[in-house]
Amino acid sequence: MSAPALRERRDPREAVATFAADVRYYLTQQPRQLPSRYLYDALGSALFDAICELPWYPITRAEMRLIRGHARDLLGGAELPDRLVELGAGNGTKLATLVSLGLPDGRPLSIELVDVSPAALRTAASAVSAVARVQVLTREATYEDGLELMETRRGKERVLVLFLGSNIGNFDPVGAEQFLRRIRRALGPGDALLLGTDLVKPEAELLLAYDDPLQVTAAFNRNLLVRINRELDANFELERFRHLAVWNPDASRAEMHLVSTGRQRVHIGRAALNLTLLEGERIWTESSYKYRPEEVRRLLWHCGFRECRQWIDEPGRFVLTRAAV
Ligand code: AVI
Repeated sequence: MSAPALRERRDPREAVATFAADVRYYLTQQPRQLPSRYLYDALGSALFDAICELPWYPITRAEMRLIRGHARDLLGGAELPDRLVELGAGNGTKLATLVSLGLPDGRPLSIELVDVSPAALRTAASAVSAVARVQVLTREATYEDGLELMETRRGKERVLVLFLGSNIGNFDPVGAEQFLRRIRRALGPGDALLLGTDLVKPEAELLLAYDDPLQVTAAFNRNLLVRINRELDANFELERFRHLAVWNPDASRAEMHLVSTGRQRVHIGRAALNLTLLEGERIWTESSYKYRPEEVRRLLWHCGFRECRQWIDEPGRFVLTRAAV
């Protein structure tokens, strides 16, 4: 039997106002862009889950293999955590596997799931509650707000923060460093971070991962416009935007864009914004930075973490790093 899942929510009106302000700000930048965190409404989260099943998207399978093979060590070996905080809960499968394989029977553990998507939180909470007698608290919040909430309720317990799935890759280098420093500040002696990072691989493999033949990734990308139409009263015409994936070797990142297939005007009511997009003009919707294992260690050291231990999957596609403070 599982302990009940507790839930904390953001004010929906505030969330829409922030979304509108971000859309207005980022769509008027040059190049035009949209923050990738808005890809994850209910349909976006479901499409992302489907991406994780695609044979061309190796991140999830590689990370799951590492979790299955090393669950106890990843949790801390003899120094198991009392409290586990996952930033970006996804569908909860990885966490459920980690806990069911790595946590000894009867060992108490409290789990906090932080995600902006209520749908993802619901799925993750039930996946985790089903495998172990743990207390699960869900927080519909950004990572930053989740960390702040975590700090305000700090006790003497040993904390393990999970940041899996190469979510760190969706930050630019400055943002990644700031964010890892922020996690480090929230942690104390005995605490640790478990970080999943996708590794640099040949360009053809990366392009297939971000522009798959079934066009699930294209749907995931274009769904952002569906969401803006619905939530912000906009009139994007979906068929007039095509998905584009690019590998940028200088910046070591895969990029997703939406390309306007002709000159067009768009109205976004709640953002009080009228746009004219030219033929071929791009809206940059996501960056996915790829690392080398030693770069991850260097970055974590630079951000104040010590005692890094790494697990790399066999073909060298993905690395899990456990960094203690
Ligand atoms: C969530 N994140 C790490 C994924 C990535 O690979 O950057 C999101 C994604 N974008 C396209 N496919 C998957």
